[in-house]
Amino acid sequence: MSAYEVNFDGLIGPSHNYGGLSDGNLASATHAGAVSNPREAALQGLEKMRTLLQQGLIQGVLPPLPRPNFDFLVSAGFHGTDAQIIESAARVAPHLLKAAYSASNMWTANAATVSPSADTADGRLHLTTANLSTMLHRSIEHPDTTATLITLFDNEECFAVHSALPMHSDFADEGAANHVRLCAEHGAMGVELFVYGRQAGESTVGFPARQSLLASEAIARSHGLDGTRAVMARQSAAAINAGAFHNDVVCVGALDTLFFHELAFEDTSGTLEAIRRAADGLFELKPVMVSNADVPIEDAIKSYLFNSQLLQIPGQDRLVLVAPVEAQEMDSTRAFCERMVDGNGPIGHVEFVDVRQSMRNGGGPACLRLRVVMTETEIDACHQGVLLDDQAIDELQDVVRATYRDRLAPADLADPAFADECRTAREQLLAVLDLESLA
Ligand code: SUG
Repeated sequence: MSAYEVNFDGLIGPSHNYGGLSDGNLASATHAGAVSNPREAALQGLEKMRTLLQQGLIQGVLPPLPRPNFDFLVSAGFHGTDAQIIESAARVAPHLLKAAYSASNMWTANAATVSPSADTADGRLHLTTANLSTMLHRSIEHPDTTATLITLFDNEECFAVHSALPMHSDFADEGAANHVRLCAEHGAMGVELFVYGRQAGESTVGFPARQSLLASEAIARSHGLDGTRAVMARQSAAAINAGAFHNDVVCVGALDTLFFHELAFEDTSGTLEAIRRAADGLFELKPVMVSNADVPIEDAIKSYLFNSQLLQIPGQDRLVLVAPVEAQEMDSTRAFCERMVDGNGPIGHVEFVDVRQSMRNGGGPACLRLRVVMTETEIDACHQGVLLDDQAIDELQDVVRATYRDRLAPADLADPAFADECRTAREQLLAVLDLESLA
C-alpha cells in the first residue's frame, strides 16, 4: 500500500525560554539564563515547515501545550488564584515555575513512538506517548500530549493511541528520538530500530541515559511488531557522555539509509548485522557512517549534523538532508557534507535551515518533528486542521507576530500577566488549527 511520511512539527510556544533544565544537554546548559525570543523561535519553526511543504511534502503540526502547567504547580502544593500560584512559586521555588513554563513540547520527536500500520499485527497505526520521566520539566508533558494525540487521531479503526508507560526510571522513554524506521518504501513493512541507553535497574555513570531497554521492548510489544523485524541496539556511553542525550543527536535514518556517527552505537557492527538480518527479504541496508576522524563527536554534537531530517523529496532521486545552519558554519561538518553529496551515496543534497532559537536548547530540525507514516485513508481519517498549507502557515505566523514576545528573560516568568498572554496566544493558535476543544 502506498503511504506518505507526514512530519508533525511542534509549534513553538510563547513561553520558549532558556531554563538550563536538561542535564546532559550541552546546549541547554550553555544558554541557561539567556534571553530568548519566542516570536523568532516560532517563526523559524514555521518557516522550516513552509520549506518542506513547498518541496511537495505533507506537513502537519502539533500545538503548544498549556503553559504554565497549573496542574503541576498545584500538585507541588501551590494554591489560590492563578496569580497567587505564580507569585508564590516564583518566590519559593523558581525552578518549579521554570519547569511549569517550559515550552519543551516543541520537540515533538519526543512526543511519542510511532509504528505505521504496515508494521503492526492489527494493521492500525500505533502511537505511544513518551513518559519523558528523566527530566522533571518534560515529565509533565505526557497527559496533555496524549489528549492531543487522541484528538488528532480520533478513529479507532485506523489508529491506536497508547498512554505513556509507567512513570518509573525502569520504563524511561523519550519517544521517537530513540527510534528509527527503515524500509524499502514508506508503505512497505519495515524494520524498527529501538536505541536504548541502559537496562532497567542499571545505573550508569556520567550524563543520564534517558531511554531504557524495558521501555523500548514494551512499546514494540504493545504496537504488535513482528519480533524478527524489531531491533534493540545500545547507544554508546561515549556518545551519551559527549552530550548525545538522545540517539537522534548522532543518527538519523530513512527508507533504506542509516546515517550515523561512528560512536553512536556501543556495538556498531553488531547493530548493522542485526538490522540486516531483520531486513532480510525487505530491503538492502545502506549505511552511511561518519568517522570520528572526519567529524569528531564533539563537532557532531555542537553542530547537530545528525539531528537532521532525511527526506525523500518528490522529483529527487537521492535523499535530502535538512540540517541546521550550524552544520554549515562548522568546518568539519561542512566539508563532510560537501564530500558526501559529491559522492554517489544515497544522500544527494543538504539543505540548511535556521532554527537557532530551538538549537540553543538542544533542539535541531529532527527534534522539532514527529514522523508519522500514513496511508491515504489514515490521512483522511486524522484531524484535518493540523495539516498545513501556505495559508495556514501565514495565519499561524500572524498570530505569533501579534501575540508573542520577542524577549523573554527568566525573571519575566514571575509576572502573572505573562500567563494570560500565553493563554491568549495559544487560544488563537488553536482556533487556526480548528482545535478549540483543546483550549
Ligand atoms: O529534552 N531541551 C530538550 C531538547 C530535546 C531535543 N530532542 C531530541 N533530541 N529529539 C531536552 O533536553 C531544554 C529546556 C531548557 O533548558 O529550558 C530542553 O528541554
